[in-house]
Amino acid sequence: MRVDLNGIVEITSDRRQAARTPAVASYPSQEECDVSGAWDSDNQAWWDWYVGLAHNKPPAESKGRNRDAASGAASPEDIKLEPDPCAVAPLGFDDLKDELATPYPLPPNAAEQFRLEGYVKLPGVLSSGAVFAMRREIVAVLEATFDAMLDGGAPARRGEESSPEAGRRFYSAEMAWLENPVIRLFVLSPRIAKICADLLGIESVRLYHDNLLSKEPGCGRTPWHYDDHHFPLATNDVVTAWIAAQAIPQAMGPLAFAKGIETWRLVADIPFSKADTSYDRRVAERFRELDVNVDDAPFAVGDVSFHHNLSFHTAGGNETPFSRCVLANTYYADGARLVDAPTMVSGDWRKFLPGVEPGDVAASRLNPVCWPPDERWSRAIETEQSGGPDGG
Ligand SMILES: O=C(O)CCC(=O)C(=O)O
Ligand SMILES: [Fe+2]
Repeated sequence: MRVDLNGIVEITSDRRQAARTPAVASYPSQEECDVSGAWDSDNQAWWDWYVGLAHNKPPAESKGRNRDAASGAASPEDIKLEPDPCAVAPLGFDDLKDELATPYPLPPNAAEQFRLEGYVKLPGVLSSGAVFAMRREIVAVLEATFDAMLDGGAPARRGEESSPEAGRRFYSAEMAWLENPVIRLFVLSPRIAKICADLLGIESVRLYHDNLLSKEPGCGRTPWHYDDHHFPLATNDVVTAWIAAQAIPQAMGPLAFAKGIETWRLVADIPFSKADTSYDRRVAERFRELDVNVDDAPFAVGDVSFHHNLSFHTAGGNETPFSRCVLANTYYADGARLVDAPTMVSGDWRKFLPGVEPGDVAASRLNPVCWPPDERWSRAIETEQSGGPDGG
């Protein structure tokens, strides 16, 4: 996709001046801004670090019980999931593979909105039976990976002392498609991957990675960022399909997008700090000053958002008693290369691109072409019992 420079927001010099006046006290030091080293831990440690860079208001100021008691509205903790994942029959394997292979009729203005705004949210991409089949697998994988219980089942990892932080994590598991045949259908899905290729306006996309995410009850905000900062891919033809695994009301922290493919330019001068919340605070402040329009609408079951790697996004904290489960699959243009110098902000990227070195074409055996579907899809739908990506 070509980035269109025409849509850029004009800012007057007065407004720019006002926006630059820092309410955030001090600028990070050179050392705090240095992200040139490799990330030397796993990707869950990366997420634990990353959500720690989000600025969260003290509980009294946040949208918690106090506000709701005052307004008479239901407290977030009393929110029920509608529909209840347990009340909807999950689709079986054969129905899933049919649904996930069938092209989705892209609304006429979707590609245009994606090109101008940097994201688009599409309704009814999945049936509720498919969404809840996916959620069941996400919960099972994350519970097994972290020896935890989701949806407030147990506050701490089993065997650990309960602490005030317990249950407030942002769990993440990538590459589950290699092990889990149902997740594999959702990750290699021609339906999802074709939407991504069509939105980017390209012929063919590869998988960068899948990501099973659960923002646990009590977990705070996701810091403002764009994914170009994260993925070590030397292209802007990159899109993430963020698939809600249940309805995501406001209080659960839906993914929220700053409108405008060029909006990243408004914050390009803000120094990223790896050590504190100053980057998130400054970006939020700048967007407020410049009246940047933010879409933080809730997600209904079946909604999938697609965001470009230049789209600035964030998410609120999860104030509900349920886990905010999501499958986030990232795809990029076939033929793209790795950047020459990946940084620690790319986490343990070698896990997603084994054998690929900086500057190489990013096309390892773990980066299947998902649109048009190749033999991996044929193998994925053969049997529910099938093994890893190489068949078996
Ligand atoms: O789920 C979230 O809160 C953040 C996810 C995200 O940033 C992404 O998928 O690009
Ligand atoms: Fe992101």
